[in-house]
Amino acid sequence: MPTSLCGTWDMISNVNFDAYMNALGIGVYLRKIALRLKLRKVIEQQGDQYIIKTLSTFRNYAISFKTGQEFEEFTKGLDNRHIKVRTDVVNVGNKLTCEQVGEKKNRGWAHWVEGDKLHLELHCDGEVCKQVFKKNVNE
Ligand code: ECB
Repeated sequence: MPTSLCGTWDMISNVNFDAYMNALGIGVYLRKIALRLKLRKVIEQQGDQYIIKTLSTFRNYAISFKTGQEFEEFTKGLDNRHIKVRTDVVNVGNKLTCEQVGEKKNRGWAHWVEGDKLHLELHCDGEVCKQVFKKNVNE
């Protein structure tokens, strides 16, 4: 079980997001909008069941899944693809990892906590985006 990812987390840094979105085939207009967003993650967990919400002033996105079980993800409002997804809890480094198998090669993400920060690494096709979020204790 990783250190709890639960809570409300506000983005404080976002490195290489543009290249990650470009790898997903997102056009320049949408990338410009997305780059300005301060994303918020709201993560809930009960046992193996997770809900991860990504919130912004522009669009929201949510997934729910059980770790260790394959599911279908439709990335509605993002790159709008249907992908097969599997998340796992990896004990090394206490990470929650996700492999997103579909048209795009080497696609997935990993979440982990260090101190009061939530880390997210998103990868697609050789591009790696690194996002860091600070715990919002008021929510
Ligand atoms: C939902 C807020 C972002 C809205 C951006 C809108 C358009 C840009 C289109 C595609 C960009 C690709 C990804 C957006 C980046 C972050 C959103 C969710 C990333 C993700 O997979 O989060 C995981 C891990 O926390 C859970 O879904």
